[in-house]
This record gives sequence, structure tokens and C-alpha cells, in this order.
Amino acid sequence: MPELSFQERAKLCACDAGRRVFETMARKQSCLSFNPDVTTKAEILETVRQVGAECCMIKTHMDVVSDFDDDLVAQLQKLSEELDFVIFEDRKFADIGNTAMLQYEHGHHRIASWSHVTNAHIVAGPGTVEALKKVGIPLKRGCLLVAEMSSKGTLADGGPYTKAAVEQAYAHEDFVFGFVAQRRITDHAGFLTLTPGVQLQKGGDAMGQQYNTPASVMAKGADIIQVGRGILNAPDRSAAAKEFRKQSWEAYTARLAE
Ligand code: S5P
Repeated sequence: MPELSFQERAKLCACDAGRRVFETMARKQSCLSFNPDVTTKAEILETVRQVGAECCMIKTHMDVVSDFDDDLVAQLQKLSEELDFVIFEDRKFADIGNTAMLQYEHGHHRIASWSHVTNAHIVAGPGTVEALKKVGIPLKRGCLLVAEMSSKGTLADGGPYTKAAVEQAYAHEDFVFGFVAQRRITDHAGFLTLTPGVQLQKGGDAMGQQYNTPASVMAKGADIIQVGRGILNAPDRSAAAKEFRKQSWEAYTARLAE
């Protein structure tokens, strides 16, 4: 099957937030999502200001931010409008439905109230996503399922577990619009693949993370490359983000031309 463009794929996506992601990617010509995995409000906002213009998405882990407050959310939302990116809180919900629902809507972070996109593990069975959907759909939110992981020894490794994630996604297409995975795992072009574990050189860290290059993950069907320390620790973050954006967008356009 020929590769469809992100604009064409937006039309095949049944989730409001998912369409917004595809459309942002097409409009900005960016397959780059950046995660500012830093622990203060000031650092998050500083790094997002440095690289947000290059990104279709900014992925956060708000539970590591020591001084999280409503103003951080307000400023991030403002930057999301100014710099045109989608906000993705990487909460990886994994509990039984009722608990996941409470965690999504309530607590200190009230994730559903501000994050366009979140994600979930499928380990607890379909109840997790069914419950998240109850909160997310009225707010036009979307969810990615963690189908494969980038870390050494992961149990989410392409076998029956990954297949179960695909089945759950098909059952909830209005809320689930794709996967966190190391390669494309379905032919359904309305589903998006976000691949973490990306740096400009292949390698890893001391805690089990494994890195592949933008070109190699795009060749396996990634639509969004998820980059953290490859940009965060670069001497010039903006230049690094431009390079990741360029390499991944070129790989996408090459795919279209195949
Ligand atoms: O399989 C995964 C799934 C995720 S969402 N492997 C990952 O590394 N992630 C996230 O991507 C992880 O939580 C982190 O925020 C980011 C990778 O960051 P980096 O600094 O290693 O690029």
C-alpha cells in the first residue's frame, strides 16, 4: 500500500485529538516531539521556548516537576498556541479502570483538564482505556497505547502483548489514535506511531534506555520521533532540535516518494 500523507491520514483518524496531531505535523512539517525531562517549572518553560517552534508535540512528565502549579499549565498552554504544538502528558496510566479514571481527572495534576494527549499501558486489561475514555472524550482528548518499549528487557516486545494493544486500539478508535512503539504495528493509516529512544547516534544510557537514529526509526514506520536528552543535553538545543526535525521530515518525505 502506498504511504499516505499526514493530511490524508488525519481524515482516517477517528479521534479529535489525533486529527489535531496529524494536522499539526502536516502544517508545521515536523515529526518531532520533545520531552523536557527536567524538574522545575522554569527549566521546562525555558527549554520549550528554545525548541517548541520545531516540534509538533511537547511531551511532559509533570510528576517529576517539584514546583508544579496551575501557572505552569497556563504558560505551557499559551506556548502551545504561540508555537503551535500539541501537549502530551506521558502519564502511562496502568491501573484498574476506576483508579486510572480518578488519576486522569483529579489529584494534583488534573491531567485531563489541560493535556491534549495522554498514554496508557494495557497490562490491566481493557478496563483502563475504557475508563480513561469516559473522562477524555467529552474534553476531546486522545490516548496512545504503550505497545512496545525502548528499554532493554522490556516485556512489551512485539509479541502477544503488542497485538493486544492493537486490538484495544481498534475497539476505541474515537479515543485511542495510535501507539508508543518501536515500529509500525498496524496497517491502519489512521493510527499514529510515536517512537522514543532516539538520538543522532545509536547507543544507550546506563539505565537500560536504547537509542536508534531518526532515519532508522522512520524507516520502521515511526511517524513521530520522541527525543529528550538528545536535545536537552546538546550545547545548542535549538540547533539540535532543527537537526532532529530535518532528519525525520526528510525520512518521511522519502517514504511518501517510495
Ligand atoms: O518505550 C518508551 C516509552 C516512552 S514514552 N521509552 C521511553 O523512553 N519513553 C519516554 O521517552 C521516556 O519516559 C522519556 O520521557 C522519553 C525518552 O527520553 P530520552 O531522554 O531517553 O530521549
